[in-house]
Amino acid sequence: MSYFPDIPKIQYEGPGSKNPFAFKQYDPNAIIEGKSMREHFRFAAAYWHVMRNGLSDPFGGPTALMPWDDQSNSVDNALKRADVFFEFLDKTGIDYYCFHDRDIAPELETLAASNAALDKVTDHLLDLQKATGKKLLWGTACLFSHPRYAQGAGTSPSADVFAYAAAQVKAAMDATLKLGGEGYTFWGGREGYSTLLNTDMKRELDHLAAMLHLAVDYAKKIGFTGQFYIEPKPREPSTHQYDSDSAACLNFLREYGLLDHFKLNLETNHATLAGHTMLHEMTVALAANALGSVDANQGDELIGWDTDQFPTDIYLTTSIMMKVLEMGGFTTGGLNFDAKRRRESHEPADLFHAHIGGMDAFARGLKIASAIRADGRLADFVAKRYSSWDSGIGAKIEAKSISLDEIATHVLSSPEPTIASGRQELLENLINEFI
Ligand code: XUL
Ligand code: CO
Repeated sequence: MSYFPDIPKIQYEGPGSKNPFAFKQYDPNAIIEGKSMREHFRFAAAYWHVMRNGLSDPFGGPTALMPWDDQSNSVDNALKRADVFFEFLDKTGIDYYCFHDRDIAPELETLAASNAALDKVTDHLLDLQKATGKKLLWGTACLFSHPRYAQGAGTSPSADVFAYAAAQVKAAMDATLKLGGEGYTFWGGREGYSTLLNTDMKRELDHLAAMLHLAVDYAKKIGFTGQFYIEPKPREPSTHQYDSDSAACLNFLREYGLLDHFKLNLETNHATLAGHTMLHEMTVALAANALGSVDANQGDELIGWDTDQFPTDIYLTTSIMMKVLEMGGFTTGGLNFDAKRRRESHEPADLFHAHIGGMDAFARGLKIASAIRADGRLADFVAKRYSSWDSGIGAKIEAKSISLDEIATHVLSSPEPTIASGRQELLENLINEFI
């Protein structure tokens, strides 16, 4: 039984191909810097977008055609969706996936019933994984859709809601462990505030940290050795989310003794909403050795919300792959397409066009990033720009082997410092040589 009977298995045909159902750039087995493209990217599909996103927007309902979905909240419907999803993974050649508990299985009348449904669906997902070799990049709990979470989950003013969320995290972690998940993500869409008038910020932050510590302790108890991530986003749906950007997340993790247990899962459109580039967010995370995984998408400069578009901008994918290569590659993380089609792209075929485009855009980005590295001029420029720190007064300051008064004495007997051009335009031209 095929749910996408008209879609072939997507193959690499090269840049000359005019076949819309072929990769022009992404050749899974091509070796770049000693590793296959497939291993570089560790592409993942997001269950919530591929299977559950009807493409509604604030002004209109769903448009997506999902002929396999009977729209019921039944376990049978959920089991069928899993089959459809695995056919999608097979045809696109995407090796990993990510989910929220409530994407894969229905939320029912009681937590016990929801847990039982989750168990049934994860049994089936495990069978599908075993049959196909597909893997779970990370799991998470949806702690933002149900009305009980309208005022937060880990930061809810209600201890009972916090406890419910914790119980849901436990079940989602159990599911992630069962499926061999390589990570577990916390994204706190409602872990913030709508107004400070009714908010005890300090108490909410303490509670959020308590939730993360509970998860870390529980992971030890059940033998979950995957990587924990938090995913920054400044707002939407909350007015202000506490995990607003890389720097805020790192500060929070440090303050609450969590930095050894968490890395960041960075998403391009969240970076944009925070007023940063993705390159900035990745650079901040990498400097703290906390760059874990990427939710790959892009925003729209003209729309002020999280449009979650598929990444097609080659400058963007190049800059992301420059950072990933600089890091030495993903370990537990990967590139998860946390992206949805436009509301107008409502046919099942559009799911394929969207992912093919994203994978090809990243393949080009990887090739370009690797060529820029092999060329070496950019790295040489940066190294030279800071070369005054390699010897003399700079080396002494870096080694902390000189005092303030010794520095002052040195300056009194030295000529006025000169500073070389930053050459921004030259470097931008250099990047364009490769794009
Ligand atoms: C929302 C978002 C989430 C997280 C997982 O903006 O990115 O889908 O990735 O909860
Ligand atoms: Co995301």
